[in-house]
Amino acid sequence: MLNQAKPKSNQASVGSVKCENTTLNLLKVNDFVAKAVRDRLPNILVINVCSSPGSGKTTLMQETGKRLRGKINMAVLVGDPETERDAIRMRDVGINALQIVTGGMCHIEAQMIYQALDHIDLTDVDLLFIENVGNLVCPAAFDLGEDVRITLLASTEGDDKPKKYPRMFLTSELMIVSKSDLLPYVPFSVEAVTKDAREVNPDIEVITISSLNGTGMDEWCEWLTAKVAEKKGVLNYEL
Ligand SMILES: Nc1nc2c(ncn2[C@@H]2O[C@H](COP(=O)(O)OP(=O)(O)OP(=O)(O)O)[C@@H](O)[C@H]2O)c(=O)[nH]1
Ligand SMILES: [Mg+2]
Repeated sequence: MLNQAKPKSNQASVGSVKCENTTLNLLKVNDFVAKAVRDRLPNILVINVCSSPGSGKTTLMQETGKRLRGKINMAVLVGDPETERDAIRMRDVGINALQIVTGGMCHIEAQMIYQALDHIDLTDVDLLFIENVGNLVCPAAFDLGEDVRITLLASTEGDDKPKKYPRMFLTSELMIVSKSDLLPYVPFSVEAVTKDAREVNPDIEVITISSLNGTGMDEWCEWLTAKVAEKKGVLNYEL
């Protein structure tokens, strides 16, 4: 009878070999491939962009591309469970982009990046953005071979998220509070969210941005430029 079926997550294993922690073993394999990705991109700054669905990742990268055109050469790998829509949006503003369709998976894994690198021309590219699948949980566990991980948190999502999804914020160098143009209309405190994020990760930097009205875009572009310079091993990267 249907109501006697056990929840799948509680079903006893049927095999004779038990692993202590399958997840940890899977992540070890991922880490190995992430290192291979890093080794392939010694001169390109790679940024893993994470957030919940719809926090403004693609819009921010579109606006960043427009601002940095002719100064920093940018490319994008973008992951979604389905559709090419975000890659098309990036190409619409003249940015070299390749869509990784994860086929329903809730995060990108390092081997997807490794394979995608064979299909995108990165000649003269300074900065490679990886837009992760919108999700504050699973992407946190997977190193993609990035140099820097950033997490967007939109003002419309509530300021309680860093404590609820700590691993995402613990593993990020920068938290971007996005959609700041909506702050006057929603109960969201930048001060409170910054305090919570720094209790999770004392080193996390915070920039408040609106891709719509341009607030914070100068600070963000300066931050990016400094990171590109750091990767290239030069003190001042001329803009
Ligand atoms: N008010 C406001 N809306 C924004 C801003 N940035 C993006 N949006 C809107 O938010 C919605 C989602 O933006 P996207 O850039 O597609 O978000 P995303 O994080 O890439 O979404 P997924 O890829 O689906 O996870 C769109 O309707 C955007 O127009 C912003 O700074 N302010
Ligand atoms: Mg997107």
